[in-house]
Amino acid sequence: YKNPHYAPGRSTMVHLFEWKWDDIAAECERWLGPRGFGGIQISPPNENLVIWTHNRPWWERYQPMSYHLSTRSGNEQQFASMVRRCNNAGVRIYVDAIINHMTGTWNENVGTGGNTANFGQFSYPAVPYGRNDFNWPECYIQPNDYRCCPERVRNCQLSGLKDLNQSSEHVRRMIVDFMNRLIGMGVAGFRIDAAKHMWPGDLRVIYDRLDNLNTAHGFPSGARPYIYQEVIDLGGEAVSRDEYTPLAAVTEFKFGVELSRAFQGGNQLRWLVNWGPQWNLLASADSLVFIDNHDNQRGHGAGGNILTYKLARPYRAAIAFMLAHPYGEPQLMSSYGFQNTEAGPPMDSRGDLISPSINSDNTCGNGWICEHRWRQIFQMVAFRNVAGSTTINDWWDNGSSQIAFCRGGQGFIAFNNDSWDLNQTLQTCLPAGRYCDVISGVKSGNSCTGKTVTVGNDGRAHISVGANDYDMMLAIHRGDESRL
Ligand code: QV4
Repeated sequence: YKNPHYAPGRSTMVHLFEWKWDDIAAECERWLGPRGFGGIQISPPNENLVIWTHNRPWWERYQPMSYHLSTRSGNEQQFASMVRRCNNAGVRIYVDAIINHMTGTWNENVGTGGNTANFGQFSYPAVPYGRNDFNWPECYIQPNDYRCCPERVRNCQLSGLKDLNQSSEHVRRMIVDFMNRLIGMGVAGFRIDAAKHMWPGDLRVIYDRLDNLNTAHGFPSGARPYIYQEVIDLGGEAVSRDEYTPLAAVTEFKFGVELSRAFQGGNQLRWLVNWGPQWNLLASADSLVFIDNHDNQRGHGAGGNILTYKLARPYRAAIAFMLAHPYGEPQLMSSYGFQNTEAGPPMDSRGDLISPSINSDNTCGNGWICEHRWRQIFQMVAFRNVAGSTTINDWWDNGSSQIAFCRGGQGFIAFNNDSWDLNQTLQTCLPAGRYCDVISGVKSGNSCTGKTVTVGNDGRAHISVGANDYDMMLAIHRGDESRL
């Protein structure tokens, strides 16, 4: 369950938060496929409660009404067509699976597919679930439970959401049927929402009943779905991330916390020389990593001072470090702009989602940020693909916050987070020649719209990253995007 089964030569997943299925399909064909992206995490595809009393917040999608594939993102046909088109473009789809709970706290009770429920009776006829499918007696997770009481974290309700009992045979069957339907349609795996709130033993039973990935969508025979479990564990938790790594991959929230700190100047970059398990991060193969996610970019979940698109310069640097470094399976966030942390995505007065528009410079409009279309970010995805399975060598630092390293003989990157210029002759590990810095520009014919780096026969080159440059890093690699 720890292999994302990306198509050959690809890496990196992007969370297209709240995108419509038709738009994702188009994005696979026009952008993600051609640019070498590996996959997409999509918003929950199953029917959720419509919450007009909060003006259709983003979080209504975390309140399941049924497993019908009917949401603001699209219907079942559109879903199937998206998965087909993306797989054809070489881009995998990963589903955010909300299997811990069902909706049940508001006066409204109509779902995005028109189904209803009787919350007082714990009745969800469109699944169907009834009273016996939930944990009893009803209880609510209290803040202190996260420190003391694993059984309360697992058996009580998260934010009052009706807590399914995954040890019930009927519940297991409904969940497995739902997930296997998606696998049949060609998805490559799942984010397991709120995994901390479910018993590892129950999850194991569910995972083991999942089908192999669909060979008709280009997966090798016998391939298991990629599973990454959402467990927030910054230390001091009654439920530990280590209880879940024997099952499948786990979200590593410390990753974004520490890199956000370092790239905002709270830690010298030289300490990143041993980035990985020595920082008390999970083993690399167990770890799904990101700077921000849809929760902590807006103060939900856990972890303060997370970098987001709003602090774009250090954010781009933290993302570049994530993509340049071999540790973990990286995930990018692709956001819509927001001030109000509860506000839903761009929508019209009926609550229907508004598609991103694409500007002539490849950025997005209509309220969408599309970080995955920022030059410094998509070019680093290509860097990562070229770097492949190489490790880090020729680490250099100035004893402060100027660092540089090679990825085998495939790529080189330097960062300057000091308040003075970086001007050094450094080993790049690349063959002699001229390279286009993929951070400050793009290759255009055999010239570069940004900085050009000339590597000598000894692999060394003069590297300059000014303290006031637009970006704090410079990256070159052996791939077509950089070699002049
Ligand atoms: C309110 C009160 C509760 C009360 C309840 C019932 O706050 O105290 O018990 O009413 O009267 C929304 C509202 C929340 C409301 C709840 C129930 O924000 O105020 O409770 O609905 O209707 C997202 C949002 C939540 C949102 C939820 C469901 O973050 O705010 O709750 O969706 O719509 C922990 C977990 C971790 C979790 C993280 C946020 O360990 O698993 O908190 N992260 C995942 C998702 C996240 C999602 C959920 C879990 C739930 O990433 O986006 O929560 O599916 O760290």
